[in-house]
Amino acid sequence: MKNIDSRNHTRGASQYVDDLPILEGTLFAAIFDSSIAHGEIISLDVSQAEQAEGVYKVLTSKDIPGENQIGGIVPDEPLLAEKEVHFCGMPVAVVLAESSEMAHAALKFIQVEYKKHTPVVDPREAAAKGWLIIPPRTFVKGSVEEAWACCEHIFEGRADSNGQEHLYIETQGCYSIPLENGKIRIISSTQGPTAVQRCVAKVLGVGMHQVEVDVTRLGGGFGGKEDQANTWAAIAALGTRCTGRPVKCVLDRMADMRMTGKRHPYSSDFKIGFDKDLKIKAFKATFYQNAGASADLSPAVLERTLFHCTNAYHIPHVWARALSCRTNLPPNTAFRGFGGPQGMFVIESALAMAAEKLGIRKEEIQKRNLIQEGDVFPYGQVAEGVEAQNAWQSVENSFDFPGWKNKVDAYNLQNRWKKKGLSFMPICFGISFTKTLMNQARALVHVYSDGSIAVSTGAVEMGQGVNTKMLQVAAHAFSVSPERIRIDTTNTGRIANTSPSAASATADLNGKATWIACQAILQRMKERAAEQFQCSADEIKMQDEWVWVRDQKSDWDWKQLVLQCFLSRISLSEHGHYATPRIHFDLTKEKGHPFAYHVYGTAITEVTVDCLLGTYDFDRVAVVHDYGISMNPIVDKGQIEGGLVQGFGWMTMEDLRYNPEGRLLSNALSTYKVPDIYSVPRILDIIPLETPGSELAIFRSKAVGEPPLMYGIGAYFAIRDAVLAFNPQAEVPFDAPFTPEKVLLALYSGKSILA
Ligand code: LUZ
Ligand code: MOS
Repeated sequence: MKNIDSRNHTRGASQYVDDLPILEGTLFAAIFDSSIAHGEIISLDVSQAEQAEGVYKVLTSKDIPGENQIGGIVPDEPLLAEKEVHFCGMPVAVVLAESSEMAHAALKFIQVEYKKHTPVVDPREAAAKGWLIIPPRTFVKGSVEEAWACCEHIFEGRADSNGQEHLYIETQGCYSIPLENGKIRIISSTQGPTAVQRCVAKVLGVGMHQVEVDVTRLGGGFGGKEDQANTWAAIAALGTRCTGRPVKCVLDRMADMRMTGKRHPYSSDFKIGFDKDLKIKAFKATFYQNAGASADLSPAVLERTLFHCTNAYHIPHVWARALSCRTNLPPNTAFRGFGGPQGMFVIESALAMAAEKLGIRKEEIQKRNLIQEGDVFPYGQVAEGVEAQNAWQSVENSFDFPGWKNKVDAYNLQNRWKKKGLSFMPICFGISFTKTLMNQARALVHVYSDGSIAVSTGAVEMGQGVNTKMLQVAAHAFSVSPERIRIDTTNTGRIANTSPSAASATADLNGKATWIACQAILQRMKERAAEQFQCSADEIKMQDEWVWVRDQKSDWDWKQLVLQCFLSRISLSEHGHYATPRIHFDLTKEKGHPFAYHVYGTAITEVTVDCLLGTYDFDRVAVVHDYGISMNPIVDKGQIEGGLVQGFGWMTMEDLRYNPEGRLLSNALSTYKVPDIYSVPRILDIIPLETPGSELAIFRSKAVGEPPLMYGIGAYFAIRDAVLAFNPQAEVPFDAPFTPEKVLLALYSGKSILA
């Protein structure tokens, strides 16, 4: 089945926040944000701006009727700065005017005087000062200290990975509309409608029932709108509350890049030990997470770094500590993979260092240490399948790796100024929110008397195709044509207390809830049919829009059955609830069974590096991916292609730069390079791993949103392999992204090969 949005998307008919018709009386917001990264506000004067043409009002923290607090996990983030500013881009005041142009023009009349403090932008420096968001977390398995003594080889090093701009095509935005009796309707580009509702209610000092949040779809989220859509919604809602008028707050691209947090940069130390057979005995790591100025989702991201710090490998002794370091950058936030990729980059760096120092291929070490059934993760969960081994073996065999390697070696012998590199990147990603309570969802299904069906869930469509999957679930449950079904907007009035659409878990959680709701309605319908056909309800079956009785097609079709139920006053609506069974986690022990299941796969990446320019091409990527049993192969393949290329971007070209004063330098698409069509591998083969899936996945179709991003890490190590093929003496720090500038420096580093 095709993505149900594809027709509208390609015709420009899909609606986003900025496409909504403007209501009469609407005010437009422009945000005045801090120009310094750290300091005190000595004075703030908005009176001149309030006199500017078209300006209706300028909001400051004094206008907030409820709490000036938007922190979700830790209450450490004011909506509008009061006495201090903590990052460049921190909202200080909001101009509300009759047009967006007038609002932005008035920003220059706002006068603010700061007393500057020295900003901290480096996480290790923050840690040394004791600026931590939460106490450090440590995962321990076995005893690394005892294990070192038995190791044949030990390597120590450091690995750094930088942040990443989400660059959703649709920037952050919200439209807030006053309803009667103080109620407000919020139309937001958010992954978390309930997070927006809760945040707005808190800032306005009203009950959550006074706030309705409605989401049609997002032009991309990637984690950037899991928590950080709240700010703009709260600003718009505050405007509506203070003026009684609709308020639209949509960020332009540069404002969005400047004011919002990104993927967390990490700086990490590692130590790894092997026995004489190159089995990993012990792994120790300390992760310094650059959290930015307030917690946002950093503590949860930090936790996922620890969960994934051994990637797809079995390691008997592990000690991993993670520190969430407070710096004067915009609060960093969720980004596809949620700290997992940052953890995986470190173990992959450790394995690369070992291979390079021992003079063997990295894949020999990787392959030897893959997780097997029954192995225990550092957090206590037991590995349930053999997918890690099978995916590796399958990609090696299907793409004749030995032959491929020979061709690459031959190429490198024949070419002096161009070198090819190869890498294997296995992945293992846990599916579930690591916070157990978030693994719940609801769906509301209405069957109308004409036989049409409306489905509402907590799932937010952001281009990932979740609405298509929800529609498939309902169509399959009732065995009716997809044309009968409409997936409604995500609305807090229809579905309450939603978890954000995140953690790759949206289709599983909301799909199961939809299935449960449909089954309840279907059961009542079958009972009605059983009455008619003088049989028991379990002898009734819906098939291709017809009622079947004891495997015989009856003379009732779907529409007739629905009508008869309605005439008999039988409820044709149901609210389904699903909570993932079996998962748990004990924070005091850092052990448990946090994930419903894991997703595995392996990618082989081939690159060619131009050794005069430092530039590179992605020649080919071959992936064997564990889809389980895909319920929508086209949608899922799209997720793999997109995730992989996004991962390539993070690891190779997306060069996020702040200066030492904490100002974002790469603040537009002219200075921040993201993958384009030329960055897509020339050949990209994706084949499914044959597996039975997981019963905790919807229709055994495993979660696919985040895992493929981590195949992108393979690009870094393939480039590294090519650099070392050119210059075996090269001294290359583990420092992603591997931009062409860094590649060029690496090519001619170490003992000069030009001498
Ligand atoms: N969001 C969250 C996530 O709140 N918890 C998670 O575990 C998670 N994992 C991945 C992406 N977003
Ligand atoms: Mo996400 S990083 O699943 O919002």
